[in-house]
Amino acid sequence: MKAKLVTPVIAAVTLLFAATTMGSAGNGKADIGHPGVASEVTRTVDVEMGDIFFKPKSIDVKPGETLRFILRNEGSLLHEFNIDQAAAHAAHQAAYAARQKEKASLFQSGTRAPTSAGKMTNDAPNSVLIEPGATKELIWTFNTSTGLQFACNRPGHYQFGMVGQFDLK
Ligand SMILES: [Cu+2]
Repeated sequence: MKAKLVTPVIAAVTLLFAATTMGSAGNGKADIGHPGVASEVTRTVDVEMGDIFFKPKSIDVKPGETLRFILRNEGSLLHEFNIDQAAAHAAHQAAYAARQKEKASLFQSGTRAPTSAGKMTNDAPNSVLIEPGATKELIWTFNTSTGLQFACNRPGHYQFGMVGQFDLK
């Protein structure tokens, strides 16, 4: 009896969680914090991105703090810096994979020009894509939510360890 209940409950919780974080990322009311303004920045954090890692692996954050991240891609691959919960990163990765699959089939069927195949657009406020050799900036205001990660959700990168923790102190 108990065992039968577990799976649907987990699925429901996961869906609810994904819907909450995804919805809030769009309207700026996320409980993961929100994009910050330059005048409120208390600290600048340099983040190096390589193939395939982040340096540092963890970043200390105080509740309510606004940080400026300087994101330097020293690798030869496109990387992402995305602030979110682990479950939302997983959902983001699944969305990428589905989109790539869809684009590949559109390309094969001749609907889509080759230049647009596999190209990703990303306008979520909690995510920045950084081209190889490029440096970008993200200002983020944290709240009291714990369990936040910075992650690259490019295919396979998270699984290869391209993820770090925000340690709320
Ligand atoms: Cu990456």
